[in-house]
Amino acid sequence: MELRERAQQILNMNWRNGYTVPSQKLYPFQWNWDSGFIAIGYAAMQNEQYFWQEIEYLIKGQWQNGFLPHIIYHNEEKYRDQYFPNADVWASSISGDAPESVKTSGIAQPPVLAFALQRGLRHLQSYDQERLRTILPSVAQLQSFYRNTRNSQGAISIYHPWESGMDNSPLWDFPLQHIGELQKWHHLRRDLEKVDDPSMRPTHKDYDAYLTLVDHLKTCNYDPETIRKKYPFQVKDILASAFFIAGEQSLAEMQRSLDIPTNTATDVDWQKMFHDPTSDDTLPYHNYDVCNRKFLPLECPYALFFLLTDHVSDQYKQQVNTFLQQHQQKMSEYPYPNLHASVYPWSAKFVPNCYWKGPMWININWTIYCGLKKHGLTKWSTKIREQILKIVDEQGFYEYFHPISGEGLGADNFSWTAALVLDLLN
Ligand code: 9WN
Repeated sequence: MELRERAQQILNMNWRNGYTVPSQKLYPFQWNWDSGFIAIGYAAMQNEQYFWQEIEYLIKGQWQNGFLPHIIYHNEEKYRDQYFPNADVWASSISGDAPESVKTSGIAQPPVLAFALQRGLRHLQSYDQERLRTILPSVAQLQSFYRNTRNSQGAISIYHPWESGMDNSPLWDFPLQHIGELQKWHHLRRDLEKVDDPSMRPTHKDYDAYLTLVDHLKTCNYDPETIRKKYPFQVKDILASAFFIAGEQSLAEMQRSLDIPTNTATDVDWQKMFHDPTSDDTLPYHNYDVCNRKFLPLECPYALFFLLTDHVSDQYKQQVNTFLQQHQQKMSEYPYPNLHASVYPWSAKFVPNCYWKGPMWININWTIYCGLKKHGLTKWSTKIREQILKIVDEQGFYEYFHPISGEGLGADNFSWTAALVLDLLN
C-alpha cells in the first residue's frame, strides 16, 4: 500500500468522533500540540470536516482566560484508568477559569494552534470561511494569553517539562534539581504496562518531579500571577517561543483575510532574548532558566526552531547553514544523516532509545523543514523532507526512531507521524 494511503488509514483509525488520539494504546485522550499537527494532516487529505472538528474539540478545553491545556479528557469516565495522570490529579476546577463541560489538565504544550490552523487552510482547496470566523477569537485569546502572562519580549516561559512537549529532555535536568523535595507518585504510572521496553520511557524520579510540580501549580490555584511570583520551574523556552511568534504572524494574516482588526505583537527580539554571550556554539541560542538565572546549553536542534519566525537575520541564516553542514558531516555514517535527533549522538547526554534524550521525532524534523523552506534554505529542507518520507516508509509510522539504526520505537501507528507525512506528500 502507498505511504499516503497508510497514513490516511492511521488517522481514520485513531479518530474518535470529533478528535484524534495520538496512539491507540498509550494516549487515550486529545493532546494539544498533537492535535495541531493532526489537523494539518486532515487538511492535506482534503477532509475539511475532520480538520475543523479536530480544532473545535481542542478548543472545547480552552479556559476562560485563554489558556489551552495540554490534555483534553474527552470520554474521561471510559478511559480514566488507562492513563496517568487522570483528570482528578489535575483538579482543574480549582481555577475558576476551567471549563465545566470537559475536564482538562492544568499545563500547556507548545502553542502550535495558530500556525497549524493557517497551514491547514493552505492545504484545503476551499473552506468554510464562517467556521474560521467562529474559531479565530479563541485562537486570538490563546495568543493573548501567552502575550500577557508568559511573555518577555517574545521569550515565552514554560512551567513544566510536559509543557515543552519534550518531557524527559536533558534540558530540564538542571531546573528540576531545584524544585525542592519530591513527592512519591510514580507507583500510579500506567505507561510502563503498555510499552515493550520501560527503559525507553521517563524514570520514576522524573514522574515524581512532574507530579510534584503539579502540586505546586495547584497550590497556586493555576493563577498566572501567583505562579509567576512563587513557582520553582520557569524556563524561557525556544520551541514555545518560536511557535508563539510564528503564531502571531499566522493569526494576523488570518484576521486580515477576514477584515478582523489585529493586535498581535511585533516587538519581538528573540535573538537578544536567547543569545548566550558565554557560548562559542555555532548557534549560540539556548533556553534560559529564569528561577536559577542560567542558560541551559544542550547539543540538540533547539536553536533551529527560530526559522519558523519571519524576522531572521542574515547572520543567523549563515550560522544555520554552517550548523547544518557540521551536522551532516557528523551524521554521515548513519542511514538518515539529515534528520535531527532530540539530543545529538555526540552529546554526553545522548541516550539513543530513550524518548526525548536521543531518538528522532517526526514533528521536530518537520518543524525544522518548515522553517528552512520558509527562508529559502531549500538545499536542506529538501533533504529533511526526503528522509522523513524514507524513514517512515522503511521503518513504519512510529512515535520516534533510533537515530543510529533508524529503527522505529515507542507507539506504532502514531497520529502526528501519519499527519505530517500527509503534509509532506501534498
Ligand atoms: C505527557 C502525546 C504526548 C506528546 C508529548 C510526548 C508524550 C505525554 C506522556 O505524549 O507526553 O504529555 O504521557 O508521556 O512527550 O510530546 O504530546 O503524544
